[in-house]
Amino acid sequence: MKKILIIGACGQIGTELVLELRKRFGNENVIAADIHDMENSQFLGGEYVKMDVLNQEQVRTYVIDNKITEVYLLAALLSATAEKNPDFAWKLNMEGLFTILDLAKDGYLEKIFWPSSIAVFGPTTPKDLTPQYTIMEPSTVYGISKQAGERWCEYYFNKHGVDVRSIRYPGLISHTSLPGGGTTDYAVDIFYHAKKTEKYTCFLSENTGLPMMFMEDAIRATIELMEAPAENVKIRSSYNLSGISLTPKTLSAEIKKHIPNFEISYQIDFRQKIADSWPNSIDDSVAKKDWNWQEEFTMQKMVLEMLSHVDISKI
Ligand code: AKB
Repeated sequence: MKKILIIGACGQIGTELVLELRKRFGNENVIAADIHDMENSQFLGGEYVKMDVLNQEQVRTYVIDNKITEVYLLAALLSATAEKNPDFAWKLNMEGLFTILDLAKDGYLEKIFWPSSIAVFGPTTPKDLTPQYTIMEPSTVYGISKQAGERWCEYYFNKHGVDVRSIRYPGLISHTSLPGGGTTDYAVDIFYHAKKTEKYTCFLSENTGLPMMFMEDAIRATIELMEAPAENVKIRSSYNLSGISLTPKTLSAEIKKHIPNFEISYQIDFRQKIADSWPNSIDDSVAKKDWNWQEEFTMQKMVLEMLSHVDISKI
């Protein structure tokens, strides 16, 4: 029987992942954990643990005592926040990973999910349809931590047989929980402001192309990868995943089709440099071949979903 622990459950991915995993595997088998007190009443159906991933003793004891079989380790600082606090970002993004990898190496976990990101790519990476295997010279603290993490995941798989699985998430667009501290966050913020005031000031320039994905696709990809037979998971660093490539200009044009008075303006900040170092679009043919990945959401479908679901009282 599976017993799943999601660390970083209150974040943008965690909130939706907990709910979907509970639907599939039962409330009693999916435990949400985060450093915060439980703020999310949606988690009331199952167990919630206040947990600091940097408290190695607490994490180890919890996993061992509760016979956890799988961990989804989502606690991390994202790109923009990490640039402001590089020492802490490195500590948080790396130490938590080692705690979980070591638990699996010591035989206490059967499977691990750890998220990587398009941030592993850098200014020297080919920008369009970035291949699975390519030049990777990330220029952000977050990107460096994700690239190092990928190398360690592959090392633990090769050296210790740890069943670790990972996706290089593009920017994730969702309406359940707000993102925090990323460079791709504009693609979520824009919907709240479009609905509330019909105006949005974007921190990236109009033609900045970035790969994005609607959360429903990202959650399905995560669970499909975790449920794939081990022999199909040939990449143990992290899989490229594509989705929707868009720019502030193309996204705002699509929003305007539904909110004709919507206006976007631009006030570029430090996040532009981060975005400029990342790909415009991703080639995910290896994920398609290895575990039959297929995305469902186009930009048009995603915009419709976002506009009908964002709750403007959240901002
Ligand atoms: C960020 O913008 O930092 C994240 C990411 C692409 O990993 N959304």
